[in-house]
Amino acid sequence: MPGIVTVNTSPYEGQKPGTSGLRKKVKVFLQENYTENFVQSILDANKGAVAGSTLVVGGDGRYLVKEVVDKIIKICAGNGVSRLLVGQNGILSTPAVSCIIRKYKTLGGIVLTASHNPGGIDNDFGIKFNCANGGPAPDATTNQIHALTTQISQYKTVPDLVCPIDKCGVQKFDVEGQTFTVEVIDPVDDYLALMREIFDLPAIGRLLRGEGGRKFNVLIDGMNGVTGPYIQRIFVQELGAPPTSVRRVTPLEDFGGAHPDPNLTYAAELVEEVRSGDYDFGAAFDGDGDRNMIIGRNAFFVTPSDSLAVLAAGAAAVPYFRSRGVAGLARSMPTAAAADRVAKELGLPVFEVPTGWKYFGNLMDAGRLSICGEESFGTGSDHVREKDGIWAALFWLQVLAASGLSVEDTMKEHWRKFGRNYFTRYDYEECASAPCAEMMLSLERTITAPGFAGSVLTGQGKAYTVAAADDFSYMDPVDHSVAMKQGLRIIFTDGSRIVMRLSGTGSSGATVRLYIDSYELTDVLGDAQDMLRPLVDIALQLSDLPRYTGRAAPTVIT
Ligand code: G16
Repeated sequence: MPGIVTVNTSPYEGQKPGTSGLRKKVKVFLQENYTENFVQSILDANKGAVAGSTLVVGGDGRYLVKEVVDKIIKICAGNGVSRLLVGQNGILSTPAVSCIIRKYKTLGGIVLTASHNPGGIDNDFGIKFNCANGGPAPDATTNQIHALTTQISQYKTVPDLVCPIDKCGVQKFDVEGQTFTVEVIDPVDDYLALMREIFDLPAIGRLLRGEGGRKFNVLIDGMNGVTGPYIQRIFVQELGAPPTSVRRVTPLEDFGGAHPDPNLTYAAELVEEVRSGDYDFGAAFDGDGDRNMIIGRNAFFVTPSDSLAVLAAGAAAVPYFRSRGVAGLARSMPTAAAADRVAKELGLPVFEVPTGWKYFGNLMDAGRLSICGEESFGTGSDHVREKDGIWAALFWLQVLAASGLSVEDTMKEHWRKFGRNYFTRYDYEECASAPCAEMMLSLERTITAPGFAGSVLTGQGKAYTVAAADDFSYMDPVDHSVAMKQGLRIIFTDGSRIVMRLSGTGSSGATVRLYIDSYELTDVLGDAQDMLRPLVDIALQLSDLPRYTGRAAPTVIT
């Protein structure tokens, strides 16, 4: 009978969860008791509820997931958790964890992922706690977890407990007279059942199989992340798409060396294949399956901000929204305001929240929000409490199956009706932290100085008048909690915006994000980079970014 052992430990600095969980280099997590401290602190933050509880555990298949699942099983056993639902081989996509937490009404879940960051011994790992609503823990909880990590002196574990996770099935252990159950589950079953409830999958299947005379070829790219088994089951087995419709569907610990971030830079292989091949639709997902990128024939790119707007406008094509209606829309602050125009047309409320999926959860729980998205390739709804890549691709296909249009024509129709929010994001990755912090401080001082509002700024000969500028803060309309300092924004009198913030998901150094959003009612077919150059110029001059970062050009342009 395995026994509980209390291990003495001491705190590590810097175990502060960022935008979405604790993300660090693998080697940081490999330090003695580093992972154990953080897991124990998650359980301690739920004190009172842990004994006798059920938790979900899974991750994106990256390097270290299996080892950390094993540690979590032992620590949960040591802390009186009564049951764990663990994905087979440690595999569960982030939206699937959310789905399973909600379906089986568990206390929450522990998700092992560094999302879109590269994997492997020299790259990134991450641990995130999701609450009973299925969503990432709110700031109050993550702050509490962090506070506990600074004081931790012991953790409890059951070192002799041996629990293989390579086969589905139930394993029961007697831990000092209490039964501890580990149920290893198929990663896809519950998620697929939910997709069957939400969508008319047979209609999407007919489109993908070319029935009804319309030839429609898709290429779905798992980027060797967690979505591989989901893509195989859903697109090939369930919907009947040919096996040649999917690529990189084997989860690999290092993602095959890829940077599993579905954007034009890191998903360039997909973009090239769709551009040069006979494909009507392409989609890629990130390491843990919550992000998505959508492209059409000839690699026509849909910005995430536009994608949210198109899906919101087309929600009636989806049985889930036909039967429940749409209560409201939301986007993160830096996301272009295309969805706001759809909300206005449909008479729906629209919420602007800080960057971070956790900020949508309260609104959804209160029944005020149905569909939301972020410029960072996230789209989702209240079916779970995470963004959901595969769901977004299915949503697009449902809309296209109903309309008979191509991706490009869908987008152009949308712009003709609503006008277009041109959008671009410049990322300057892994810069030195101190100068970036200094740059943000200096920019904040500039834009909040008296007289800045009302001033005229000029880029490439085009003049813009500043209407307002601030460091964005947000009060949650449901629980009235306040999030401060969520990004510097300059809003111009024509509605154009410049936003600058530091990423909260990098694992080392600082990543600067510059976002530009500008609205045109009729000039909707221009090139985004050309249209936005004047505002980019203004942003670079005003922030003095090249000098502070030493970078002449961004790492990624979206
Ligand atoms: C996470 C959050 C998203 C956020 C994104 C980027 O996504 O869940 O809400 O938009 O990070 O955040 P940042 O700009 O701070 O890097 P993921 O896919 O990394 O879990």
